[in-house]
Amino acid sequence: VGAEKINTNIVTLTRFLTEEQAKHKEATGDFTLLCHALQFAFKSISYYIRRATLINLTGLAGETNATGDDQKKLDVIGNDLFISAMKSCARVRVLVSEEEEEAIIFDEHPQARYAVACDPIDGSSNLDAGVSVGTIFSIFKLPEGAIGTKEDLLKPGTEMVASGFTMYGASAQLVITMKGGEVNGFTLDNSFGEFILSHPNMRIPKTRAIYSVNEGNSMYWEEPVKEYINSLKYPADGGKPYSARYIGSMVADAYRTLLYGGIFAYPADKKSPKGKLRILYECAPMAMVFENAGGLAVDSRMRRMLEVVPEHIHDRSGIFLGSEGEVQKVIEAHKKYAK
Ligand code: P6P
Repeated sequence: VGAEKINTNIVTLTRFLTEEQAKHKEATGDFTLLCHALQFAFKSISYYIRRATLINLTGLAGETNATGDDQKKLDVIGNDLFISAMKSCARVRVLVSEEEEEAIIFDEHPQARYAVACDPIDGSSNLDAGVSVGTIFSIFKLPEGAIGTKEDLLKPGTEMVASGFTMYGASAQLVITMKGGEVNGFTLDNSFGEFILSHPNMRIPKTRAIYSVNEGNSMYWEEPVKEYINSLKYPADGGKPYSARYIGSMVADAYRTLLYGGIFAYPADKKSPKGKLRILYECAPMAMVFENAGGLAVDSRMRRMLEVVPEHIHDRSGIFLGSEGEVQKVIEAHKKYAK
């Protein structure tokens, strides 16, 4: 029997980053070192999530975080792992975390040229139920001469140099994109301890009849949102209604939408007038991934998500994220209400 076809040309994240750096003659290698620290953080978080139930890490840590959510033990560990990874690589000057009320300035690294925002474990309220959670991150480069303050992150998402997320599901899936670049997906091979390129140049389907929204908020939705969602459930042309898929963990809902197509929505509503999801480490990083994969992302005022500028590091926004054709439908539905 012929030898099993072995892929001997495995592209690890490490090799991918080396090849990316080689494309930029002016590269100092700082960004590469930052990404190595990121991948170490993802591997560590993945390890603890996989062991959480076994070593009883689930359950509340008895604290609440800067933004009032009940903190799970894993939230705390994920946050600590992320902070130490970003600090130890000596390439990050400013770090914003959902778990930290204030931006962290690494005074040990005054020359570091990057600012990072992250949600170390997004969706953690689902952890005990074994639902996929994830780490979402955005990376900005400090302008020349900037000393490194939280203001360096209060920028439109168009100024990010890279963004992405890692979903801790059956395996750890990393999705990363550089400004204006492709979207590449990597799968953590636990035997190698390496992220392997498994989804090169991800492209989101132009349309797909799947909608992902928490219908439990319907009572609070503004008219255009109600009308838009109803148009999917009760198609005017008598066609087939859309399928509903909602996990309640943004990375899981986003990853499915990226792979299969469709629309993910967390609209601003009467209960959350500014929306629920955070601009810096949920909406903007996801928006860049989706745009670079051929999709679209807008806020509740139909503005391009990547052009929305947060006033504060934990600012929230409404978001519609997904296939180009699906987001266009949202924009159409809102046109009638444009003031
Ligand atoms: P709701 C998880 O808490 C989260 O921040 C996102 O991961 C997720 O998309 C959203 O909130 C779910 O919110 O109100 O539907 O439970």
